[in-house]
Amino acid sequence: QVLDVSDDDDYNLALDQAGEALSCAGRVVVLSGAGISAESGVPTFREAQTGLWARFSPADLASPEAFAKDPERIWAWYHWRRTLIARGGPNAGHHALAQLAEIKSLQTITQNVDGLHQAAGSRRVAELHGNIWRERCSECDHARLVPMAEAQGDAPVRCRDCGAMMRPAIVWFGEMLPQTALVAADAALAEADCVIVVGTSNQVYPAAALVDTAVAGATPVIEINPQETPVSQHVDHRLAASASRALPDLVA
Ligand code: BV8
Ligand code: ZN
Repeated sequence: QVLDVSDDDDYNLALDQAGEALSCAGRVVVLSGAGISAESGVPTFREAQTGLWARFSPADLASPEAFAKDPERIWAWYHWRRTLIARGGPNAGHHALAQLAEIKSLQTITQNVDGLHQAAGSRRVAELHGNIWRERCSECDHARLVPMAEAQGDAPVRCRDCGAMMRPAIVWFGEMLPQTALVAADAALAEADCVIVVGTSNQVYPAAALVDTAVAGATPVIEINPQETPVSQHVDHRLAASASRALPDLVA
């Protein structure tokens, strides 16, 4: 459910102030989560009713143990999500950020695996939790893009090099995040003049720790989320609106 707060005085005041913070900044960091893709028809994780975890348990689907137990089921779940992502494509929020990158130095740090920031034209994107359009071998180093023909099917694929099961190149619970993405995130945050946190419930670590650190520091933080999160009371500017509304408003 998306709030439309365009007529709300609080929203307009916060938008003015956030816009000022952004216009002063040269180096901007965006930390994004599932909410930015919600309006592309990609379900979020933790929201009641519509969130993926309302219907499935994370341990049942997004863990190495679950994959070892029932790879067919996990593959089918990721195939289904790829279908939704391909159908939806980037929305006005993703496009606004790509536009912002043309006038600012912008680093996007995302927990999303959908690739929609890049599909909208954003180029500097650090993917903390991997990418659903890639797969890798569960045993050796072999990795590849998921071929479009297979992106729709359900059959798990075996590694061309060693015969072990291929798996989505995604970070599951209990797994390490890619070091390159974490290093890029830390470096960009250390230099940022303004941080935009959009569409994340700020509950999954270590990604949420990046937000906590930004909020504790002196750099202005703008949060875009129709719902409150654990950091909402502590950010400098809070835009209680959907990403497809607030990001174009902010960048305009
Ligand atoms: C690890 C990928 C080290 C699969 C996902 C500290 C304390 C407690 C626990 C831990 C801790 N540190 C680590 C842990 C354990 C765990 C963790 O954080 N657990 C939490 C839940 C308590 N973390 C890990 O296991 C991480 N690894 O720590 O490794 C290690 C390793 C070995 C041994 C020792 C240490 C790995 C975490 C990766 C998990 N992977 N899934 C997949 O995608 O299939 S998690 C999943 O959550 C997604 O990937 C997603 O990216 C991520 C974050 O969720 P959000 O993006 O925030 O989405 P959510 O649904 O929660 O919220 C959506 C928000 O959008 C809402 O706020 C909503 O209001 C808003 N919204 C809705 N509509 C809109 C909107 N906003 C704007 N516009 C809209 N229209
Ligand atoms: Zn292999």
